[in-house]
Amino acid sequence: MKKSLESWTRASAWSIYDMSLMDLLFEAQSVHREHFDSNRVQISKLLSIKTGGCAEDCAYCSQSARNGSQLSASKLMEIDRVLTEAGKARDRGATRYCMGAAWREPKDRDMDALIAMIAGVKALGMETCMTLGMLTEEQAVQLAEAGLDYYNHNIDTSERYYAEIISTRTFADRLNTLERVREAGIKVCSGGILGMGETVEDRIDMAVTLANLAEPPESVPINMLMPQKGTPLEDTLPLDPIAFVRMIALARILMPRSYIRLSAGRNQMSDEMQALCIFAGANSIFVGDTLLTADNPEEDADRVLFEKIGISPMGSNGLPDRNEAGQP
Ligand code: SAM
Ligand code: DTB
Ligand code: SF4
Repeated sequence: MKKSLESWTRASAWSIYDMSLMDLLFEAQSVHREHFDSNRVQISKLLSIKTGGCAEDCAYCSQSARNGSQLSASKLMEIDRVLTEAGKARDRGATRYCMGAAWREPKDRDMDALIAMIAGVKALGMETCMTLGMLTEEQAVQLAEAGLDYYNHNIDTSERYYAEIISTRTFADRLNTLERVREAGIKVCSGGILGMGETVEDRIDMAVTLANLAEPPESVPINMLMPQKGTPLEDTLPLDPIAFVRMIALARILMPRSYIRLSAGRNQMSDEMQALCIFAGANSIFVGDTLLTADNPEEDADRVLFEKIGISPMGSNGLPDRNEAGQP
């Protein structure tokens, strides 16, 4: 079952996904404990630094200009305002600040402001993450030189299902940007969305693609679709919670050293489901009542949940805390 030097295949991943839930959870939690303190969760905070009016046609997204959502488009946020928001997030315990822009790709004229945001957030003592769409090699290097820690760029689904969801770019475009980010020396954050009408095979293929990258992403956000009004996926039925938990466990087993982030959709999840996801190996969340445009649990609700299940936030700088056995 453990990964040797060869790559994961759909069949080997499927045999894990398909175990009895108890065996799958036990295996995922065992793998998790080998690499992380299983009672700690990393806390990230998101900010939309440029909202709406996006040229891409992602079927799930409220920010696409091609979808019928009522969201009004904004300009790139002022640097000072970003830093004020980042300071508030740090004071509430966030150790990573993720800045997202509704762009197909950044324009070269925006780079100076983005670089200033990275420097400012780092100066506040937090890790930085950005998600800005596709990058050229030069832009990736510029962001790396500014000190960007992570770049988020999701593959979102399987290669096969990709064209059903997005027509304005390809799966290969996504992989190319991920390679540029890696080459530039920025840590990779890449995951996807579950519950967009894809098959179980599509989900497994997505996890296999991520795990088989030359180096797996350091951070893997798993989003549950939040159906957005005016988008082609607005009437999509909710995903079976157990199928979602199984995918968290699979991601943990295929990518033992990565942070698996329980991302969008927590507002629609019960405490029990979130606890199961954490047991299955999820060890990062977004806090704060808004993601980019959509709702997220209130901080009080998260505090109560953490207390109820005995989870504490990970220490600063996102470095894996040492557990009692002294293991990172
Ligand atoms: N424009 C950039 C891009 O697409 O890479 C960055 C922002 S984009 C909103 C970041 C990710 O958020 C998407 O790749 C997708 O996985 C996730 N996302 C967007 N809308 C979502 C929704 N309604 N439900 C769940 N996840 C969503
Ligand atoms: C990711 O995988 N999830 C975050 C982050 N990366 C940028 C975004 C979730 C967005 C949810 C929909 C919204 O807020 O509009
Ligand atoms: Fe634009 Fe990103 Fe939304 Fe796609 S997911 S429409 S690229 S903001």
